[in-house]
Amino acid sequence: MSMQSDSRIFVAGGSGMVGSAILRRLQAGGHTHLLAPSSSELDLTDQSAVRRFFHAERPEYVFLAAAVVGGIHANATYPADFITSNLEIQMNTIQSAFATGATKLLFLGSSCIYPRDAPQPIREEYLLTGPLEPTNEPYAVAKIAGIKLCESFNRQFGTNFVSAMPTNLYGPNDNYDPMNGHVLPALVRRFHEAAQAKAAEVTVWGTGEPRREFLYVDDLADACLFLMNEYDGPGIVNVGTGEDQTIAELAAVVSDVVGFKGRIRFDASKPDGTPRKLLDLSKLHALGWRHTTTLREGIALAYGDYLRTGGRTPGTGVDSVEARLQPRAGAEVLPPP
Ligand code: GFB
Repeated sequence: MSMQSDSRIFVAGGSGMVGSAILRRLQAGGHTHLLAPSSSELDLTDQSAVRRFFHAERPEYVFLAAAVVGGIHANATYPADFITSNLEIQMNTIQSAFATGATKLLFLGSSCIYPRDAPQPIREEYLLTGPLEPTNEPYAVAKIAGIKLCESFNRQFGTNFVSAMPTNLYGPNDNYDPMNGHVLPALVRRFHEAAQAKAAEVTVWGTGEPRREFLYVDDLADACLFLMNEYDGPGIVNVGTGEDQTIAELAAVVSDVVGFKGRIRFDASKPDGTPRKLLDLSKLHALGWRHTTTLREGIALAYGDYLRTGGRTPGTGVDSVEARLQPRAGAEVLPPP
């Protein structure tokens, strides 16, 4: 059954990069009953608040796009936040969607759920066939738990909770923080600032050799609506472009788009992370969906967003991650063992 124009639709994470793109796409599609409280209006890590929200609003369709996310450095620095907050958000949202009889839920995972040394391109069935990439293992374990939550509710209670696994994403409302963001927005900022300052050189982390696949977030949003309307499982579905490039090649495109004229230097003392994670898209393509935005077009659009916002995107990034490092009100702070 497809979403109707007046269906009650909850976008969890609606102020983040992915959630805001899903909202834009829903609005463009004529959907009028959209529920997207900000994190200050509804803290998804608060189980009682989430229950109250679901019982009051009774969403029929749920896009679970809320997560604590970050790049390779943030994952290494805040592992406890990445695993705890994501498990809480997923448990609370999925349980409440079940308890209030949601028609369908779409959970968004990540391509980092697959084994570090998975054969390329990565097919959905490679999940849990080998060890994970250590730099983002806590985040990946939380996302794998999200997939298993959905599958378990489906098996035990006959719910319709499906999971999509997007590749690396970028676009409007990205986190341009130079330390904690993902590589693409971090490079947009670094190359822009270097171009402005007419700097001779820009440093890119790692060897430049890892390969990554990037999907423009509005394309992901389109895929999410497609899956919500058309796909009833079984199994997870990869979402990407099916094309990847080295970090060095990515840096060259970003440099060109922002008009940087100097040299690019690689700092091999910084971690490379997983060598490659190119998704196999046979399943998604067979269902009838393909991306439309090329990497160069997408980077130009992302750069336009960066220039418009000055790289300040509320609701995402380091502020929200670091806020979670503080003990919660009323929480007991245990001494170290
Ligand atoms: O985007 P990123 O942080 O995450 O890094 P992952 C991708 C690659 O870009 C790594 C290199 O090889 C980095 O060394 N890189 C070069 C940089 N310069 C920079 C820079 O300035 N900033 C950053 N961040 N990287 C993430 C996971 O892995 O993928 C998350 O940590 C999530 O959990 C996400 O799953 C999709 O692609 O390595």
